[in-house]
Amino acid sequence: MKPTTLTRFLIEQQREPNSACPAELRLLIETVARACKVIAQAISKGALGDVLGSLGSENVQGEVQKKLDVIANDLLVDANEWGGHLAAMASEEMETIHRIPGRYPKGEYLLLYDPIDGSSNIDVDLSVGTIFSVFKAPEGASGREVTEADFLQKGSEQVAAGYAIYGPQTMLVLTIGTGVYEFTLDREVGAWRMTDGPLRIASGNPEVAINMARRSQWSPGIARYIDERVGCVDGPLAGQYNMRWTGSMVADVHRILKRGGVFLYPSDHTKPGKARLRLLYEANPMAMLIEQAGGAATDGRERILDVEAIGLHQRVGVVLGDPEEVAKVRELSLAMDVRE
Ligand code: P6P
Repeated sequence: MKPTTLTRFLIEQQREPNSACPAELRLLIETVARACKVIAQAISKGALGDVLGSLGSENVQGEVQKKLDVIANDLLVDANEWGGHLAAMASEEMETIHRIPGRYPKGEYLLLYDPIDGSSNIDVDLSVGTIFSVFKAPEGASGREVTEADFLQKGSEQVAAGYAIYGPQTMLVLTIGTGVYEFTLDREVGAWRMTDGPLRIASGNPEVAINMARRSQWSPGIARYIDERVGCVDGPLAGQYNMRWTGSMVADVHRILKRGGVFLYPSDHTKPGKARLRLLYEANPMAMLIEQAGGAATDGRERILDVEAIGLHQRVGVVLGDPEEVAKVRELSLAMDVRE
């Protein structure tokens, strides 16, 4: 892999015939990446920067808002709304879409993001991340008022997806549909330097990521898969798997992209339609990255990227990672679960 930076990578992608990275998309990605550097700096200050703790408010999800949730959200709005590359934005932290103010030009892309994923980890110095997803706005949208319906596209229509992970290193992991590439922030010069890619998910890594405290919500198929994988019961899948659960999807997905394994946050089998993770700005972008790295991502059965979007903050069950493991979960679910 030749030494390169995010800017050089995007310019070279832009030069490709039938490029997956037109100039406006390159500008969008570089703008998001620049905002992530500012977010990384704010996080790294911790208590010294008065960015820890909660605001005493709740977001549209009914979750307690951390100071950094709002700081990061506003940083991404401020960085993106004036550049002329977006038709509108949407975020986990904003109830409705954010239209581009009339004083700025509108572009042809829609940006969705979770400004700080795993924010409950911030106050205890564990990894968190920013997740983003990019669609093209429907034809003609830039000439009219953009609506929430313009965002309700299938994940397979995404033109780019990625995340920043704020951990021991600060990294940006990105796909524009031509593979998955990892960039590490060189803080001395402020450059995103390519450090890995194209990423391919290793098969057969015996690691499973799931929150065991949610066992009462699992379907019989999910329970059986986990019980066999961790050796509670005998069966064709019996193995001595190890468990990893970070409470931050970005960190778990990053580990899977780098060394394989499987991540599960199943929907609640006892309450049809109830799930934890959000489709548009968590499951879809992660599913695009995972598939681009040779993995699979389903809601337990169906491909995440084929799920119909019916609401901005819609939730969905997620099983992603090693395609053989995702297939085994699907097989057990088809055999044992009554579909709600
Ligand atoms: P639980 C973080 O709030 C998040 O949305 C994901 O990043 C993470 O995988 C999951 O929720 C953690 O959920 O139920 O373990 O706290």
